[in-house]
Amino acid sequence: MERTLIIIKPDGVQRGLIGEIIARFERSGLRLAAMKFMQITPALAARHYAVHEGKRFYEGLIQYITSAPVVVMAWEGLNAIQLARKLMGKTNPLDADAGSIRGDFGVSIGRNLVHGSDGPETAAFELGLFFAPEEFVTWERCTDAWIFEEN
Ligand code: IDP
Ligand code: MG
Repeated sequence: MERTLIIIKPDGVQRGLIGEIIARFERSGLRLAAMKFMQITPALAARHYAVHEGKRFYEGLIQYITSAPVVVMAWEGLNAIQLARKLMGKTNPLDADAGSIRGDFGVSIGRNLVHGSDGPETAAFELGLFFAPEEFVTWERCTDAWIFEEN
């Protein structure tokens, strides 16, 4: 089982797509483990996007992600990280498949609606930035055995 950090970015919130985006993760079979509605401070944004510091889009990215409230979630399940990336689609909505969040709702790479961790180390780091350990809810759904095949 893996956990991944998903953020509905300011454009997703402003455009009224919170429910639509959450529905896609919920429907996928992944299980919600934590969720909060907040506005990201510049300091937190700098830590979250530290790997992009120095890139030409960095300043605009920090401005965008801190500009308005976001929904931050932890989703868990088998291969949750890769599965979430697939639900999101490629970074540039132009390259994102139809049926993905970015492919269905995005137009610009700098307004691509969602963030999702890109690997296990990134996920652990990002989850720790946004959630305290006690904020993760440990629970079982009555459907888990019908969704997660135990090998
Ligand atoms: P990802 O979100 O698919 O993991 P990254 O390459 O990690 O993509 O970039 C982080 C975020 O930075 C993107 O989701 C997007 O919001 C923004 N970004 C990336 N490249 C560009 C660009 O060329 N112009 C504007 N924003 C960009
Ligand atoms: Mg990334």
